[in-house]
Amino acid sequence: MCTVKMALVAVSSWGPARLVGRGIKWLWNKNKPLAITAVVVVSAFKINSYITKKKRRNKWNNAGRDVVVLHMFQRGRYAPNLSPYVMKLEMYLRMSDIQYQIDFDEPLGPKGKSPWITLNGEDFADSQIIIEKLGDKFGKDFSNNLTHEQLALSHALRIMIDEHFVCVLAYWRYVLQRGRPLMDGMELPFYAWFILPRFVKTIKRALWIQGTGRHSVQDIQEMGRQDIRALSDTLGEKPYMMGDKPSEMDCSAFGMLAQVVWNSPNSPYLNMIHSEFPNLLNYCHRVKKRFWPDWNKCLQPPQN
Ligand SMILES: N[C@@H](CCC(=O)N[C@@H](CS)C(=O)NCC(=O)O)C(=O)O
Repeated sequence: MCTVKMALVAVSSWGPARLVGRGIKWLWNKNKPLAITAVVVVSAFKINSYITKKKRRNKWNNAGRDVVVLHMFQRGRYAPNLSPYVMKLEMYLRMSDIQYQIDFDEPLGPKGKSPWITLNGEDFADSQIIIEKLGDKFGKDFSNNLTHEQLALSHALRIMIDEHFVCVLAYWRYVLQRGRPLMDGMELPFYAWFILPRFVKTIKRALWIQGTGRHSVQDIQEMGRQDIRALSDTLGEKPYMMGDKPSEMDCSAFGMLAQVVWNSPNSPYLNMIHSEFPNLLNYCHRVKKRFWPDWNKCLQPPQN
């Protein structure tokens, strides 16, 4: 009996399982055999998930010396990913010819965000931190030909894309469209429709706290136009954002513009790119052709 009691205490102290633990305690007072069965079932479930995690970890740690395991959300229907940061990092891995494998089992990493990577048994999170880490490790610096002024511009534009435009686009995707582009852009199980409203609410709240969510729709749209114009003016007639050669800045730019071009049908931002900033559309197709020759195979379901 003591063992059962200990199991009850253990179950109730597993953070997320606390609720289950309380339920079992309640059951213990009502019906002991049923409570014991519940403890056995919950423990079996826990042990199974522990073993699964352990197996995954072994697989990632044994991916091969210097092979990056890129953890991400499922592929998209129209673009390889619906996360601009995942696209950014995968583009960098392609640009720098670093060997990588993809893992869809655990998309959220140590910071609770995607993407993240495992490299030689160590985990790293945040697309930018990872790019800088990999650049140092593999000696890949695609910005070493840039002047200080160009580096400063590149830095400022990256922040504009990763931290500002992302909020503008998220407002359209999750607040105005209530997450529909996510559901349309990915093959998700039917129950995702039940989770979606909660997810949308969380993002709406985050955008309110961040500040974007407090502006009018017109103002947000205008902010988006200014960001897109800044990118278009920077690109001009050049093949890549900072010149004739691609640099890290193109990873952020393409990762985000791909969201507009392939994952935001009928959005004001796609309309702007078509009507006011066509150099960005050509840029997206150019980058796609060079770095994503297997684009169609990277879709879910894969296309021919
Ligand atoms: N600064 C991070 C941002 C990553 C990020 O926000 N990822 C989103 C997907 S686009 C995510 O994981 N969201 C899940 C969540 O916040 O719960 C990076 O550059 O990697």
